[in-house]
Amino acid sequence: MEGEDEDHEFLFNTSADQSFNKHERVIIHIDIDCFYAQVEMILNPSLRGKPLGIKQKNIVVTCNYEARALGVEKLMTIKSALEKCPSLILANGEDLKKYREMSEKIYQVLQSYSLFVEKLGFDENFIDVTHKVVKCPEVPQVITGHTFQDSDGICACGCTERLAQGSFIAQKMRDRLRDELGITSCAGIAFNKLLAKLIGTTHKPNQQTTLLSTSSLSLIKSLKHPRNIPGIGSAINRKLEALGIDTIEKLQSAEIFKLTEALGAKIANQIQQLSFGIDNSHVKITDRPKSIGAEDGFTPIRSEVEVQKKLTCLLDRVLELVEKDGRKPSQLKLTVRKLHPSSHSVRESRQTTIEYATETGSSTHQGPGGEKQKVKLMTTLKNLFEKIIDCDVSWQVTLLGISFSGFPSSNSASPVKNSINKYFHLKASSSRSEEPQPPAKRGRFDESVLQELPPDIRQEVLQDMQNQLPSSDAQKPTDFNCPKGIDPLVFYELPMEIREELLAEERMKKQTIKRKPNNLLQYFRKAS
Ligand code: DGT
Ligand code: MG
Repeated sequence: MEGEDEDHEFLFNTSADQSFNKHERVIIHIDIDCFYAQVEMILNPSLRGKPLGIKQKNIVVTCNYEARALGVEKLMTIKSALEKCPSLILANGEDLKKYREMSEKIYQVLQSYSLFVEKLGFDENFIDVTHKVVKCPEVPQVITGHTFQDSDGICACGCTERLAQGSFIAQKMRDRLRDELGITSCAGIAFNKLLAKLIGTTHKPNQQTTLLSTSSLSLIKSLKHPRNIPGIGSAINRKLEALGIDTIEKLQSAEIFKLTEALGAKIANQIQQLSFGIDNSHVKITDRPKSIGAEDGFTPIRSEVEVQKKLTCLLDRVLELVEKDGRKPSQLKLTVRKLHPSSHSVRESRQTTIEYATETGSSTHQGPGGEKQKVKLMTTLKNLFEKIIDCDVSWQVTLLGISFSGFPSSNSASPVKNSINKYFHLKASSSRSEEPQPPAKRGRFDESVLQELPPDIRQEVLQDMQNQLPSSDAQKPTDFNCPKGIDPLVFYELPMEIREELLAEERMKKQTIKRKPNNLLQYFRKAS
C-alpha cells in the first residue's frame, strides 16, 4: 500500500547500526496482489475472471488484473475507468472491516514463519528470516522465482546462498497464503528492507524476485528519479529539485553540506544512503493492540434504559472484535461523555478487573455461555456507569465507550508470584552444578531451563525478568530490535517464542517495575 508522503517519517531508517551495511540479513517483503479486489472476489467468487474495480467515493482505489489488462489503473476516477472499460464491475470498498480482517489473517500466517514481521498498511509485510536461513542449511541453494542480477559478479560473503534460502522460504509463505486464505501475492527478497520492497514489484502479479547484492546499485539507479525511492516524499523532493537534484546519480554525488543546509543533517544523510541502496533499519515487530473497544456518540440521552440499550449494542460490537482477536482481556473500561447544564462536555472513564470466559458456546458470543457472560459484563458496566453518573440527579450523556484491555502479553503490571521465582531458581540451580556458572561459550545461556517450564509459568518468569530490567535500560530500545544489554547473537539464538516475549515485555517499558535484577538476568547478561 502506498503511504502518504511524509517527509519526516522515514519508512527506512538508515541511521541504525552501521554493521548492517554488510549483506548478512535476509528480508522478505510481501505485497498482496490487488488486495481489496482479491478480498471481494473471495467473498463473491462469481466476480472472478471479470474486470473488477473497487470504488471509494468517486475513485477506483484498486482493480483486479483483468481490469488492468483492459486499461483500468489504480486511483482512476470512476468516470475514466468506465470510459476505459465499460464492462467494469464496481464493488463498494468503503467498509474496511473485511480488508482489515483479511490483513490480520495474512499477518498471522506470516508470523508462523518468523517472529519478525512488520506490517505496513493492510497488504504489505516485511519479514526478517535471517535466523531461519542460518539454521536451515539443508534448504536448496538455488533461487526460487526470478533473480535480479545484471552483472556476473558474485559476492563472496555468502549472501547469495542466504538469499536463495530466503527465496525458498518466501515461496513457502506465499503458497500457504494461497492455500489457506486463497490470496496471491508478490515477494521481494533482498538483504535490506528498502531493496526487498523495491525488487518485489519487478514481477507482478503472483511472482517473486530475489535481488543479488552485487546488483543492488543498478536496481536503485533504475528508479531514475529520487522521488521513486520509498521514504522520499514530495516535500523533500521539492527541496531536492530546488538544488537541481533530479536523478539518483545526482543525489549520490551531492555534496552533503548542501543537502544538510536544505534538509538538516539527519535527513540529508538518510536520503543519500538510500540513494546507494543502504538501509540499516530493522524489521519492527508489529504490536497487537493493547486495547480493543468502540465508542458511540449521539444526541443527549437522559435515561438508564437508553444507556442500557446503547451499551448492549456497543458490547455486542466489541465482543465480536475481542473474539476475533482471540486473546483474553482482564480489564473492562467504560467511558462516558457527560453534558453539563452549562453545556460543556466532560469525558470520564472508570475501569475494573473482570473474569473473561473464552469458552462462550459460540464464535459470536450468542451461545448460552456467551449470553451469561454478556449479562455479567452488562452488570459490570452498569456499576461503572453509576460510579461516573449520579443517577439521583438529572444528567445527560452524549457518548458511551467500552474497551477491553489487560491482554496476557501486555499485562506487565501483574504481580510476580514468589512460587514461580522459586520454581524457576530451583530448576535453574538443578541444571547447573554451581550457581552462577560462567557460560561455557560466549553468546549462550542455559535456555533449557526456560524451555523446561510450563508455558504459562515461562511467560511469567520472562515477565519477571523484564520487570527487573532497570527502567533506563527498558526506555532505550536498541536499533537491533534486541533488548538492551543482551548480545544480539545470543538473542537470535533464543527460541522464537522467548524472543517474542522478551521483546513484547521490553515494549512495556513505562509500566516496568524497578527492582534489583535477579540472578538469571545477571547471568543472562553476563553470558552476552
Ligand atoms: P497491487 O499491489 O499493485 O497488486 O495492487 P493493490 O490493490 O494491492 O495495491 P496496493 O498494494 O498499493 O494497496 C493495497 C490496497 O490499499 C488496495 O487494494 C487498495 C488500497 N489503496 C491503495 N492505495 C490507496 C489510496 O491511495 N487510497 C485508498 N483509499 N486506498 C488505497
Ligand atoms: Mg498490493
